[in-house]
Amino acid sequence: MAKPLTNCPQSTYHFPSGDQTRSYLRVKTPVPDLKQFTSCLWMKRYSKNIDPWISYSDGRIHNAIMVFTQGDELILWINDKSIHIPFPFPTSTDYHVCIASASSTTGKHYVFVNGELHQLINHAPGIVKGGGVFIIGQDQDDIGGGFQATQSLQGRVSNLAIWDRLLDLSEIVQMYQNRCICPPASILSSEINNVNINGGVSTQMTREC
Ligand SMILES: [Ca+2]
Repeated sequence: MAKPLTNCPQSTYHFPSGDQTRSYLRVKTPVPDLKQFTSCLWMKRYSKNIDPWISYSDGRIHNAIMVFTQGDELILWINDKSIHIPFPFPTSTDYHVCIASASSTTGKHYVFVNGELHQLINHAPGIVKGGGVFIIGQDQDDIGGGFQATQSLQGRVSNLAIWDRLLDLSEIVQMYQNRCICPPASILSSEINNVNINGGVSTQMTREC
């Protein structure tokens, strides 16, 4: 296991209003082809409406990676195929969610909530193609746009990051227990230098590590 970082960059974004298409983050970092990946973030829902957390379009497939919550479900799309996962957690509380996806190899997906395995799913829609657009807080129905007001995030996102491998359970537990610790070599993160902030999204003060 790679030695963890102990000074992980901290970032927190508040998305105050749903029902709009203005407010989102666009990640500037290029996305490579992904045979497998793990995506982690802290999510705080303000309601149980439709909340898109991650929307990655490869230019051809607009739901190449899509993570949203709605009601008591978390819905994961990979290459236009969806999986529904029970997500019966209260709103207004921070949850640490990691999705470890081996879509193109073993076809297994592991969803972790607060450092525990929450769901294992078999699902094999293949490699996620790189070179696309990665949006936080809106759902792309076209590359870089095609947003719908009813599908906009009203909530809070912290420390979103993606690694191009399956993280170990111990690495995920460490992140949950201590926000300053994370595995090295993420390929993408929500740290402030890596994103364009649009609309009414505000950054919030976070602790220093
Ligand atoms: Ca849409």
